[in-house]
Amino acid sequence: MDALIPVPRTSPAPGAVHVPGWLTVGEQRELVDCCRAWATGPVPLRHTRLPRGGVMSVRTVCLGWHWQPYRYTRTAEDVNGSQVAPMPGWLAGLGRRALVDAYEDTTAGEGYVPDTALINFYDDQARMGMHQDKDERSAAPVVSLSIGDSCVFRFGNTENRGQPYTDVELASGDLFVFGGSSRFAYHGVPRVRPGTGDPRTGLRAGRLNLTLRMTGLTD
Ligand SMILES: O=C(O)CCC(=O)C(=O)O
Repeated sequence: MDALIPVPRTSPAPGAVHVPGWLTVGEQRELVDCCRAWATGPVPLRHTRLPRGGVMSVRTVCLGWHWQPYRYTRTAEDVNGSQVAPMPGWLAGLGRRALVDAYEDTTAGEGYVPDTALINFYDDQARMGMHQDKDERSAAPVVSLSIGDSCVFRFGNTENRGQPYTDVELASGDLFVFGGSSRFAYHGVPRVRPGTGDPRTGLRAGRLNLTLRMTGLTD
């Protein structure tokens, strides 16, 4: 029954907007199909290795630019040395539409040309610790799309990993945008809720998250 009650949009902080149910099931299904293809390569989905020897529990594949802690490169030297798949123009367009809708401003997408997407896959156990997205040389907003199982998305402050923060429930199809004074806010995913996804998306288990970003980098 819950799915029938529309969840209102919220803004946990200035520049940060949560738009529930932004993607249709059909759009989610198309993105799932694309993510399946991107996961196979040229650089495959992998657990990112951290400099101190740890391994991230999420598995990630990148488009446009390859992210590894804490930089972007065109080739994935930490995986297989291949150049990552290009960032499709239609996905950048989806990012512009996301900004227009999130900020309810027809001009909000102007000049927004995301040139990388980080695609994270969470199984039931995967988490993401509190961090800032700060390896970009651009303060353009981050557009985040969620598909599959719901999660707790912890959206914090720009100073540290602790309080104050807001726990936002991100469900399949939800959009979350953070820009402006929230662009460099700490955020993370302390919990995924197994079994809450909609199989019509084509994802039977787990959670997909796509973040679209402008790196501000040139070749
Ligand atoms: O999975 C999410 O919702 C957040 C992903 C994230 O924080 C990141 O990719 O930096």
